[in-house]
Amino acid sequence: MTVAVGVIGVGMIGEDHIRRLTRVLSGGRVVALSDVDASRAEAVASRLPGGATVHAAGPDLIADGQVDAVMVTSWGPTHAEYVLAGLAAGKPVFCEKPLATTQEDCLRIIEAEVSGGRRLVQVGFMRRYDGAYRALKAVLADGTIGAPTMFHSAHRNPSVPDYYTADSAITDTAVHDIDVTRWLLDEEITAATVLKPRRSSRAAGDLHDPLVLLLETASGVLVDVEIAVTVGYGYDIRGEVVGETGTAALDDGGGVLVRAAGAHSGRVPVDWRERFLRAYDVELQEWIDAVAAGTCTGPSSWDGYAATAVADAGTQALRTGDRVPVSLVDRPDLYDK
Ligand code: NAD
Ligand code: ISE
Repeated sequence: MTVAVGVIGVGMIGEDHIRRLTRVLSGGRVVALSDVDASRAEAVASRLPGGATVHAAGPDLIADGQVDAVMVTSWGPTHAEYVLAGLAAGKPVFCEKPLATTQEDCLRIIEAEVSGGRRLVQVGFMRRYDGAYRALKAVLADGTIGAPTMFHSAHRNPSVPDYYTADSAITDTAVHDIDVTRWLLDEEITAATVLKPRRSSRAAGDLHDPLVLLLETASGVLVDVEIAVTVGYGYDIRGEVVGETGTAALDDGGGVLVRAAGAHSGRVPVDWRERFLRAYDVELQEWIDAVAAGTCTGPSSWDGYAATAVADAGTQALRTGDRVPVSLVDRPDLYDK
């Protein structure tokens, strides 16, 4: 079966996912597009081999009988409406992070999915598909470093767009570290605190850059997330888990380290597309394969909800300077592992 995919939002990541569905992966085909910027959708459709139907609005695309599965890659605040419409239509949905920008909307999605009786939503937390993060998780699982006590995570972006706000550092950027913490350690996050180092002269507007987000987990692991989004030099993702008997760290992205002329050098990825290129491929191939098999795997609506709840605690901590506890509703059985 070839899965016919409809894509809502054909901006930066939408186009990149369309490229991989069209040219890199197998078993999927993009048949329909929609974007509030209709000219953008038309332009992307015209570049697709065989074209694609352009719909004026997302709900029309979801209702289109030729669309088997929906990919939501529009702006975060618009995700909930489209995910809910996809669920109402009984169609599988791949939704880029965040699942929704409020906990209330995440819970509406969970309620709709649970009442349908089966998982249909996969959230775009692509770090779970990255080779280095998967190797790190395997080391934790085999007990090589003993029980984890701390996780140091660093998330550095060269720059951010103008619409990026002070809260975006948590809701848009650190949300990946939040998800990967829950996944690596296999437990929920229970509290968040934000510390503010001296503000970089490169930070504009009300952005406080860099930040340190401190997370506490249910078992007491302490996680420090460095969020720095104006570093200029490249896209740099670090991670090290400290265990009772050893440590395990991500390597530097699998590139080549050159030693010559009295110096050593390697490549720093330019952005998330380069650093997580292969992870996005694996993520979407697993989504297409699951849709074709009539199943749903990967980060769930529950994971999307938990990440938004922790991000909410983080933004409150950023504003108040307080340590903010995270409280989650009871997890429905549908999301048992
Ligand atoms: P973008 O601004 O480049 O693209 C978003 C597109 O959505 C634009 O073309 C815009 O016109 C369209 N759009 C906005 N509102 C719409 C609506 N109501 N209906 C239909 N289309 C609409 O943004 P982007 O960087 O591609 O980000 C899109 C989403 O992907 C965001 O949620 C972002 O957080 C997420 N993202 C995830 C990653 C990752 O690493 N997983 C990386 C980048 C972006
Ligand atoms: C972007 O939306 C992403 O999701 C990237 O992975 C992240 O590094 C970046 O900070 C976000 O703006």
